[in-house]
Amino acid sequence: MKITAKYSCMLLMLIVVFSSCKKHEQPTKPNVVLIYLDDLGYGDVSAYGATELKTPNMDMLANGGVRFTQGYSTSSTCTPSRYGLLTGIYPWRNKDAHILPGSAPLIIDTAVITLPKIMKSAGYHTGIVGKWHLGLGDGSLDWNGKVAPGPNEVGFDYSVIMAATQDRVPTIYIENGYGVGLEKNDPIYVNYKKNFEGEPTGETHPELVTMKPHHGHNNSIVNGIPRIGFMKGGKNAYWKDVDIADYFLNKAKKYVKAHKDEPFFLYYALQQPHQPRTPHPRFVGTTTMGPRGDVIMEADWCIGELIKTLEVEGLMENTLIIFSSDNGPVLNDGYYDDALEKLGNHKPAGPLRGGKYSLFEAGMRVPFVTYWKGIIKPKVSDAVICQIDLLSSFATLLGVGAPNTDSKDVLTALLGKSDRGRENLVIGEIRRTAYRKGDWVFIPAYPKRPRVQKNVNIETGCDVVEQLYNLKEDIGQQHNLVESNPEKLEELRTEYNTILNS
Ligand code: NG6
Ligand code: CA
Repeated sequence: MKITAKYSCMLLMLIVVFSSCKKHEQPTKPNVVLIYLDDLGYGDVSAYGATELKTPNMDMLANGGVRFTQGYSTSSTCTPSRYGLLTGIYPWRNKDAHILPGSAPLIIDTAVITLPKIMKSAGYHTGIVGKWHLGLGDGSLDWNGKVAPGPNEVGFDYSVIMAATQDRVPTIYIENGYGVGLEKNDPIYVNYKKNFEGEPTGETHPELVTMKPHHGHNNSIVNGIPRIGFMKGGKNAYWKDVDIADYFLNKAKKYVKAHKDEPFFLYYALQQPHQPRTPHPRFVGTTTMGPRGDVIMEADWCIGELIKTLEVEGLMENTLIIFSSDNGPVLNDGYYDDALEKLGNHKPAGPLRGGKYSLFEAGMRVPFVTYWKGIIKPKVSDAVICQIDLLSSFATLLGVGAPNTDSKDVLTALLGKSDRGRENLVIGEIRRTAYRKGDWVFIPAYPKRPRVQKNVNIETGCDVVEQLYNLKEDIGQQHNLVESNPEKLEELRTEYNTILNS
């Protein structure tokens, strides 16, 4: 058949209209990039109200996506939060989900469904770049051989990690289960109980130390920084602290480029602003707040660079980005680094009470953003959501089955299509928990626990009496309403106990 000029013009128009419509259809298998910071507080991001520092890249995500005002990590420290994030299981159900030493065995059962396994079951390639802190090995680990089980055994096809924290040994990168740069003739040994003979520590050789410990952190010295735990050998494999951000960023960029032609899930777990805060010289002095402010700038830059890579590869419209933090902020967490002295008017927790280690809001209410160019419309959402919910929500997004865990499907909230979050949430870890329901939060009495964690100067949220707050009216948790609201107290206490025993 002969196609007339008029007809072919119409056909062309139809194709244009159709393809431009298609552009705004929700892709069925978007890449997912989970950007997860370490100890970044609710008030540390300018889009969340910080005025003393500017975080343009975090803001781009927050202002261009859904900025959650009530997004929670599961706990106020790292290991339990990451456990909840990856398993969808409340960390207080696992007695081992507390801050782990670098030598701890893996605490995720390799048989359970995890977030990366959900993604894999939908055909994704999965990768983790950055901080792990969920234990490695099965109890008899040789750091010079295959370090497993670890991320690759719980659902990640690719991993390049630090084992625990920047302040804990071993201070080496581990890629797909092998210490990067370890040499056969200089094996590495790790011990958290006792030192290796003749090895200097922060305690025995304070003259070798360039970052002075405030509390703890006086074991093996690496790059002038005394760490938690003892280590011997493996010297050529030690990371350079000032290069960690660049190292992980480059690995994350490389991962994106390598997997751009298949759906991928990248868990990019930055180490900032956890201490020791060691900004690359490029970032030193970029804020007036000393290293803590400077590493937040460094992290913000890293996020910007990763976004640029997604842009260059043409992946932005097909990538859902999630940005959050594992727990709330802390200033002096063990080293003198001017975090407290140079804080000025900055409020790392914003309007919230408490901080890292706390059951008060600042412990677990963290920056939480979802961004998906062209699909998620910018908005602020007050939905209560928690990081454990990513597992079920992604299962729904990808149409795969999810196990019946503590994880709730809050996909419509994540995509900004509703403000329906969780009805309730038990936050915390094995030693202490609190219960959020509606606008209310109930904190049981913890008569044996201190009210203030002295060395970090943070209120723990624990008290000899029960506490009840209405967060809508009292975001700073100043008015304990147990006396005036006995019925609400009873309701929350009963439900809390039921869930805890379920
Ligand atoms: C604590 C450390 C603290 C930090 C924290 C882990 C001491 C005295 N304090 O035990 O410095 O490393 O563990 O932080 O050692 S987290 O964000 O990984 O949970
Ligand atoms: Ca942390």
